Amino acid sequence: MSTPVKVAVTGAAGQIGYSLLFRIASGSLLGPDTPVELRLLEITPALKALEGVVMELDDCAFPLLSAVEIGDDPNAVFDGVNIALLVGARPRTKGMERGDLLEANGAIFKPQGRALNDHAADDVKVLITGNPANTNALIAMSNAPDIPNERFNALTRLDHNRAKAQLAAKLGTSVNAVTQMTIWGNHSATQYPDVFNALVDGENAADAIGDQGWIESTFLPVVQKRGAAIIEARGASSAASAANATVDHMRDWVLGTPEGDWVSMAVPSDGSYGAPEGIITSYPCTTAAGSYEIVQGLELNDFSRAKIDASNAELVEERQAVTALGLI
Ligand code: NAX
Repeated sequence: MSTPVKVAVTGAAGQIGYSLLFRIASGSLLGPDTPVELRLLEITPALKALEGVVMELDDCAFPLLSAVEIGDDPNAVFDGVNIALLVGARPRTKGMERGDLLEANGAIFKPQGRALNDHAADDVKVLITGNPANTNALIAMSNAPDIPNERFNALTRLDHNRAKAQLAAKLGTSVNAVTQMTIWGNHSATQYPDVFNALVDGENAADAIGDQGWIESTFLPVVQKRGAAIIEARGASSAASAANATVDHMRDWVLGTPEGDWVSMAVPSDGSYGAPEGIITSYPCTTAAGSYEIVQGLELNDFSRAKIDASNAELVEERQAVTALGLI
């Protein structure tokens, strides 16, 4: 067996953590031959609950789980980590303005970015799941000047998986038949799931649907508002599917995407497709040997262009807000 990979998870005692940790420890993240050491960060009042989760991890006797460390100090927990999954965040509570939300999350992601900068392994890859994910990633990235920007991603894979599932259901086929799906923009209600560049059994997905009305009035809002529909039905926000998407994103980033397909990843914009540089926005990406590339040369019709521009404009506004707050 190789040396264990150190995987940090923040918000480890939360609902996503409760699904995520067991997936990582069982080998879903890095495969059946790679042992992992879990390094779990929580706020002090949640450490006791986290101890209970660690007892359950022990009770699984996972062959690949070499060690588990827990703590409330990011400087200690992030020491030597190769992978950081930043899940813990401050949710919006009643009466909270957007500025308050960004400020509260800045208080989390600014010190975590610094701690990663100072203590993580040289090869660290950082994925932000905690909302507002794109802008939290921007805050962490901006406070980690020694880590290359492209090592900071935000999660839009759950939206990507949701879009594939909706499309497959509409066309009465399997999710395996759906390829080249893209989520563009922000992980928010402005995100744009693009069927015009997706394929179903090799055929253009928009052509296969043949109904622009369904795309505009059903598909887009269902994918964009799926999180709210789950809260409505379950009485709690998506957790297992969010953990699954977090695993999918990081696994593909480390191990590569299949030939002929791509995935959606929110990555620092290099200006591709007219996105303002520097924001962390979702693109179609391929990965190989631990690096990603933004897929180039896709055609965007006027409908898609307007939606993508609107979502990126929202990210620019969020960036302005966190700049004004001194968070980046
Ligand atoms: P929970 O509230 O169940 O868990 C969050 C955990 O984070 C709590 O245990 C809390 O104590 C911990 N935490 C708070 N501040 C922390 C800090 N400074 N350091 C370490 N831990 C800290 O939320 P959960 O349902 O697990 O969701 C976590 C985050 O994922 C939320 O921000 C949520 O909005 C976001 N989501 C993102 C999704 C995406 O696709 N990007 C989808 C699912 C989810 O909504």
